[in-house]
Amino acid sequence: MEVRDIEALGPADRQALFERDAGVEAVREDVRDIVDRVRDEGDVAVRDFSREFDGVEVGNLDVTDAAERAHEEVDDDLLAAIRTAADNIREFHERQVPEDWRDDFGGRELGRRFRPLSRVGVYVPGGAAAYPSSALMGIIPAKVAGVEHVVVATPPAEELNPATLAAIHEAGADAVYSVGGAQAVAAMAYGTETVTAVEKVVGPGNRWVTAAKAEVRGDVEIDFLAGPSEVLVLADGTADPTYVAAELLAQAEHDDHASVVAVTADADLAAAVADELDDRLPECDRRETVEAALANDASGVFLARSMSEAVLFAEEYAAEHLSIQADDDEALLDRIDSAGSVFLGPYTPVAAGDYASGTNHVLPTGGGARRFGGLSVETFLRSTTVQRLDRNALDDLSGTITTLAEAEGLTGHAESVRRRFE
Ligand code: HSO
Ligand code: ZN
Repeated sequence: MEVRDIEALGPADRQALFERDAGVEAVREDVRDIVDRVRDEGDVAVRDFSREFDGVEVGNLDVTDAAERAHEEVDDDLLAAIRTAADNIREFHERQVPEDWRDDFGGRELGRRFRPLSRVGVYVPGGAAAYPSSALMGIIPAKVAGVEHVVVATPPAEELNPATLAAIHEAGADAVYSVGGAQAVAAMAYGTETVTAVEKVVGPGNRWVTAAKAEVRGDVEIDFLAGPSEVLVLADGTADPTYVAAELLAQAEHDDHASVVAVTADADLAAAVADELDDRLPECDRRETVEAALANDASGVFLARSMSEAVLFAEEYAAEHLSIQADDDEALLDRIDSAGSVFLGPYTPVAAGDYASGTNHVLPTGGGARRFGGLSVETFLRSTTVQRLDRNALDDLSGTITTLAEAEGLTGHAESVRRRFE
């Protein structure tokens, strides 16, 4: 793999690197038809699409009991791993639960209260990329937030993935449906005879799922549109090139369109990382996928003229995962505002956060980290403000309110204040 100089990047290179998209536009029209049919025809359309896209004749759409059975039958080591991960994810997310509060602002008692959504739908990928870990990441925060009814959709198969079903049950899902793709998102958004309609649809998926989330947005809430996985490793000369390369190879195995980047100002490290990638590639189980991801326009090993330039590059990239492998990692982190999740130090592989350390792995991709954060307990809460004014406080504020109300031509508003003092 060649090392590229940041200095030599042209506008087209920079655009490919910094304006990554989830690739949903190409399927948007097909997805619109699927969504419309599921909304109009319900279960019949869901079954037709499962036959067409998944090649499965779905018997019972509701597989809640099957998830419970899978949980009982899955082997002990796997169940123990699911439980350890679930415990850590629950513990971290419990720390995020905001407290209701009320304070006195001088006669104005003002506060905020937080309440969970009632019905939420979590999409859990299945099929080629069956991710039990994503079940934990979507369901647990919803349950910690207090969502009463968490429904899950996961693609149908002749035999559903037992690890995914077990994780769905362990995380505490209330209902599980055997439906995938755009039809799953539509079914949860609008409801069918079998599937309960929800208020918000969350979770990662392929571009059909993502395009369907874009389509239903407005009718229901969604978390955000997430694309293929990304990692950017910001490293200095003290980093171990084998660790840096291992991070790139790990996220590269997710998807041909994954974006994996190393940035450093140390020419020796850059060369060592590039060599290590070449050396390791032939051993990768998913060699073709890894190779495709490494060849992406938004992937590569980049050499900066200084660490400042490297930090600016990382900030502009706004990666889903930012790994900092450098002597003074905290000082570098201080200069970064845009990243989905940050991994510090040599013993913090992104895989720790992907599975088990406790943080969420449903994160903004494609530069979304410039605008929002990943899945959290707040994703499943809504807030309400509350107030009570005493007579003096209203008296003090009455001139301000009536002046502004009259400036807006809303004399009824002004009058509602004056009435109180007549
Ligand atoms: N790295 C993925 C999450 C994942 N990794 C699931 C392994 N399994 C999110 O970008
Ligand atoms: Zn991953």
